[in-house]
Amino acid sequence: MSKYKGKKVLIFGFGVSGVAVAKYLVKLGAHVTVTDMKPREALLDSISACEELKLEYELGKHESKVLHAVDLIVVSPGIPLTLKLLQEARELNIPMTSEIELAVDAIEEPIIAITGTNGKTTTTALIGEMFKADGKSVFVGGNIGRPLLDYVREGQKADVLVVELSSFQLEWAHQLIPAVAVFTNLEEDHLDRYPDMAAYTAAKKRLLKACDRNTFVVLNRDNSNIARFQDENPGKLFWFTKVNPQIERGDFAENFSGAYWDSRTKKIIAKIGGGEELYDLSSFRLFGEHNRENLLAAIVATRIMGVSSSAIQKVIQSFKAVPHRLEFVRKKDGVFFFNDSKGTNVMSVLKSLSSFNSNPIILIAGGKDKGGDFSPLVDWVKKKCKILILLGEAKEKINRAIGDYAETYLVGTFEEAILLAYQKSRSGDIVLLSPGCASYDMFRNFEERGDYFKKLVTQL
Ligand code: UMA
Repeated sequence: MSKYKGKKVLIFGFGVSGVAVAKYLVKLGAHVTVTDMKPREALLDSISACEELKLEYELGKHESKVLHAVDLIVVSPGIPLTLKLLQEARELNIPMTSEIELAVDAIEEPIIAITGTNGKTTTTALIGEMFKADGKSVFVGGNIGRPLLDYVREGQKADVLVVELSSFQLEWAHQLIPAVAVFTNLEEDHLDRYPDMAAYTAAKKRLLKACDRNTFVVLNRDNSNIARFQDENPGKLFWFTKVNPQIERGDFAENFSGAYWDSRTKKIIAKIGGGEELYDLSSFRLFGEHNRENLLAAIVATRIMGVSSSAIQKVIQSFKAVPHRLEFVRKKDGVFFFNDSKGTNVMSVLKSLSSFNSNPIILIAGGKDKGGDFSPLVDWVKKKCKILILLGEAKEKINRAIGDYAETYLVGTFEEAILLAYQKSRSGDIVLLSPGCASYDMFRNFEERGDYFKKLVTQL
């Protein structure tokens, strides 16, 4: 019998994750109440997805009375642990868990876990495709948008699970032991949730702590915040780097296990379990150096799990950009439009700007500020941007940091931003939506923002 049968469960947050939890626990016989800060009218999608479940609702507020006689609380990733009501629940000793913990508790298949500030969605998608190309059945989910718990509830049986995990989800990853843990990079992000970079790093490090001695740990050698993780690595260490290890020489070069970009031959060279393998990137369609990094990480993660090099090479040739990640939308009057709505922090904007060669860029940025410092963009704005169009809650802050380094406009609406970008563009320019901010001041999520951008651009 299910351990949740007859239990009174309270779910905090009724977004994608909350819906997955409600469906799962009702199926297992729990009595479920959902509380969400948003009013009913703003949650109609979630409510209709669960209309047959007989849930109870406390919407528009979080009030202490919902804690009465609760056996278990399940917290959505977007809800900070500092929430007053969660503190009260802790004082009442009510057990708390998360969607990821519920899922991991029921999963026995190998999990390839991917985290990092940027690149994790593309890396996750690449890894998923590589396993598929090798003939494996794969579930790809987690922070990428498909709840891990859906896999369990639907009774799927995949050979391997490829799971993107955010720092928010990792705060609750106590039972996870991944077969492979991939760390793409670590930059400043989510400083509206975490008091400082150390707290954000600690959340990311939870994935490292989750590893055991059999876990393959894949680290980015070129990101100093991540490279440092080697000192605390409990598993089997593999690297990826954009620099030939021979340049560094010494122990690192001699004992190198992993993959690197060889700028001389313009190939990726993998050294995993003896011997060298070459991967040809001439038909790799993703823009930018950062995508080469994502590819390096994916090659290491899949090759150590026995995926054939021919399957990997096939994916290198066929893989198309993940939606909302430097996604090419259209060329209109010689102007190239790119949707990078998933660029929700400063470093991801920087990487996107650095992906383009010499075409002048009209950058559309702004949204809900996440506490980031925009000044690292100064040099790139000087070098690459002809115009900045700023909008959303963060527009004044971004303007103060970078507005002096290109012709800058502050606009009131998203529509205005796109139209102005188009009017100011000349043939050969690039119009890039890369907000460097969350979307919640104007949209439900970054997907909605990116889809709306694509719609407006298509209508131009
Ligand atoms: N809410 C409250 N009280 C609060 C705060 C929020 O009730 O104090 C409610 C909101 O009103 C909203 C609900 O919580 O209705 C949203 O919950 P959520 O923010 O956890 O979002 P979900 O829709 O459940 O989606 C979550 C992840 N979102 C976040 O971590 C913010 C999704 O990642 C993930 O795809 C999904 O679970 C499935 O696993 C998105 C994301 O933006 C892509 N992630 C961040 C990132 O990548 O930077 C971490």
